[in-house]
Amino acid sequence: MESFRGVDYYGIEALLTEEQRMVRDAVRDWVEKEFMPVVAAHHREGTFPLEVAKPLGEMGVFGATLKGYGCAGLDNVAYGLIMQELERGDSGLRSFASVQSGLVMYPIHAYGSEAQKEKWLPRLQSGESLGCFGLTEPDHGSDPGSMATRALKKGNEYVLNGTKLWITNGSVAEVAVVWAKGDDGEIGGYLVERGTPGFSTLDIHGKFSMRASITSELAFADCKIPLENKLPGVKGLKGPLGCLSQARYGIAWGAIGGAMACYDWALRYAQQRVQFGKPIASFQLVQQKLVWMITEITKAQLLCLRLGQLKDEGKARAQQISMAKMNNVQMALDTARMARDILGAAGIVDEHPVIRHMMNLETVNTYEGTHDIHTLIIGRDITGLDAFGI
Ligand code: TGC
Ligand code: FAD
Repeated sequence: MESFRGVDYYGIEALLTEEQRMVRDAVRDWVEKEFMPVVAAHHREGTFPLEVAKPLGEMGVFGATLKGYGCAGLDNVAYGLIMQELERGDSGLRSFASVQSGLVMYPIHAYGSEAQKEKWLPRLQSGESLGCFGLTEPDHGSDPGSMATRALKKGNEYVLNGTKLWITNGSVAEVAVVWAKGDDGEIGGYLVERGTPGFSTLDIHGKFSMRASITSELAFADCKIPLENKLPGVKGLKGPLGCLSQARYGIAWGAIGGAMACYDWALRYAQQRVQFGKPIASFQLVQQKLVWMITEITKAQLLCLRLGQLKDEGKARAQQISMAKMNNVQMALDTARMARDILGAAGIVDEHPVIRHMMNLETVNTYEGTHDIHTLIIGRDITGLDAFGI
């Protein structure tokens, strides 16, 4: 089919700055020319095209909103549009960029020492080095505050013990931002470099979602790191949760990209596919699905645009970010499922991108806080009552 036409039912284009449009178009063109031709094969093989790291770095994608250290210093709407275009390609591509930006560069930039920033940020920005973020554990997912991983001080070193699971880019990262409890029982962030004795990784196979993305286990067995590898600027669960606010913001935009890809494909398919002597797009029930999709995509775009403005003003609350992540990912998943339905049997093969997006979005619904956890975060905010557990 012809190339992507974009979705802009409410003239949102007119609300964007010249810079925001230029950044979006550059990433859209790159995804179209360089990534789309290879993604289906990587999805089949269960591999990720690591060679995209350098071009993404050159385009200023990594740490795009950060200032200094070679970062682009873009506004939050421009960053969101980048995430949208990457996820229009594949959720795995957006994950690759949002982990590097929001979960690795952000904590080093926000909580790191000057030496840590100078050592890591320029090479993470350029894509020369990759990073990963280790918060989730086998027994502690939605409740990371109960984590079991420990970083105990012994002489002039920290000794790490524990396991992190489901870690994007774990086995290819040169630096892992690992969250662990210290001697005082407080959560801290620690930079663990690949090759450190006692640190090993194992990739997770058999995934039916996020196949074009690397997901790993990180194991720490008496892994010793120097004292200067602790992030000095933060203490407690608000450290990792502050990073999640960055990444969840990017996911809210990214989900729009996944939904746009599915809507656009389903619309064009429905206009061409003839049954009962007519294009299936002429049937009321098919139109109802397409109208639902474009309405929900438009609402999601407006939600993100306003959230981006609030973020630029330093006024975006974590609970507002939760609402955008929760709503937009559910919207994208429902859109993908409807698009799959409109394609009929053709919807189950990877000749069309819809089933790939649909499977990926199951992960996006779960990671960075599940849909239900975000519901409870907003519920607590509006009622003042905690429904998480005991
Ligand atoms: P709670 O009392 O709510 O918070 C503890 C402290 O943190 C502060 N805080 C935040 N700060 C910044 N941003 C946020 N989003 C924040 N949310 C909370 C809060 O103010 C408090 O600060 P202080 O100063 O009072 O100590 O803690 P809780 O234990 O009740 O939290 C529960 C809950 C459910 C909200 C939280 O733990 C949670 O969000 N759970 C979901 C876990 C999660 O999202 N994991 C994601 C792992 S990383 C990942 O999935 C990467 S995917 C990567 C890819 O794209 O490939
Ligand atoms: P659980 O916490 O066991 O939840 C299972 C179910 O119980 C969910 O439906 C949940 O909503 C529900 N539930 C839990 N608690 C409550 C409650 N109080 N009330 C109501 N319902 C509840 N983590 C990282 O740290 N770094 C990464 O880079 C990373 N990448 C990932 C990549 C992939 C492909 C995937 C799949 C996951 C990744 N994760 C990563 C982990 C992800 O953040 C967790 O999977 C997620 O936080 C949920 O944790 P869990 O899987 O242990 O589910």
